[in-house]
Amino acid sequence: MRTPLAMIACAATLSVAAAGPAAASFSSCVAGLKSAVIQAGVSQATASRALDGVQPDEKVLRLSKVQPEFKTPIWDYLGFLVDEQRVADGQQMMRKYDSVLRSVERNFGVNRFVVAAVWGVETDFGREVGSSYLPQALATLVCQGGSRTSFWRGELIAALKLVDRGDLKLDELYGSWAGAFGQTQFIPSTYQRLAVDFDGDGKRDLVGSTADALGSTANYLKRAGWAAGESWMIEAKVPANYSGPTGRKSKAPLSTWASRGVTRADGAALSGGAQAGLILPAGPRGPGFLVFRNFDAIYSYNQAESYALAISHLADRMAGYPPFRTPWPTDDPGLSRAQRLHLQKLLIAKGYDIGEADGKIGPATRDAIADAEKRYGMPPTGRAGTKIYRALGG
Ligand SMILES: [Ca+2]
Repeated sequence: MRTPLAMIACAATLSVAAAGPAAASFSSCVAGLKSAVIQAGVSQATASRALDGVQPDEKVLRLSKVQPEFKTPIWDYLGFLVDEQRVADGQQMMRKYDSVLRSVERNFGVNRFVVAAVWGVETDFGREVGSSYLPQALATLVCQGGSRTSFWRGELIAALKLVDRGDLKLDELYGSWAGAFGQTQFIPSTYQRLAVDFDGDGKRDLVGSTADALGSTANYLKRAGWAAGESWMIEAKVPANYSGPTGRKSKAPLSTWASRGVTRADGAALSGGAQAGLILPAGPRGPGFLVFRNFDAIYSYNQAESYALAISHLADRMAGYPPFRTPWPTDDPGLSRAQRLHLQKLLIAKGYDIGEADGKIGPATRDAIADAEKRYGMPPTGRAGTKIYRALGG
């Protein structure tokens, strides 16, 4: 299982608790950790190279303590994960890796658009794989203590065993602060369990080999219960005032959903015995989705329905299907990555000191947005939405 990175990344406002281990106690913790990983079967040489002289990673300490203060609206979350640019990039990458993706689909029975969508959401098709050095990040997480110490220790052991096994070199172990790495962001224990050598060079290299990364993602989804040839999600329309069953797990045949008044998004009738659950991420006034067991397989990759919805929709968009028919129930929709970047440039042009525009909405950008909202007579939310973007001239 992966840690819910997407959930953390989608937190719009973060609070940080200070503190870090004292240097002496950190180095004695690392010494004990080194003995533990060797005892667990990691070679002395790999353990030494990974852990001797390692210092606490301040960024990891900071990020491991952030708590989301409020839930990001689903339309913001999907706005930047499934924007036109990612759809176009994805279509281009799918052409480039067409034979690999078709071969992955044949071997594992998992739809190639979904495999490519995981790649696109996790690392923007291999472009953003993370910059934390895993031995340092994981040692930091172990030695800061807390309830997940043994989990992080297990991930460190798994990572170092990948090096011993010859799959990867130590200096290839860069990823997220929480240990997910490679082109489709597996944590080391998942990598050890489910990664495959799809390009046949003898190494399971999810960092340097796109074929291995895509094959491993398909293997993951297959093991999570993917059913070949079946759908994952269809947009649906529920009657106004619908109060019937909802939830991914409350599955019923499509014919039953039809009897409950649910139709396809375009109003066409549902039929057949395929089992689906109905999710309404923004309530009955927003778009509804009938989700099948393949959606559950995608869900298991990151344990979040919003994540599974993003993957499912990106897959559909790359396959040429249109955006959702029913709009989100908001008068202030979310922004694409290009619009977020433009919003930051507009704030900078107005004199706000938010550093360099990078499209990432951090605390400085949020403060500037809140201030700008006040100036335009809007409630100060700090949220990067369409209203403030338009007000600033976007
Ligand atoms: Ca390989």
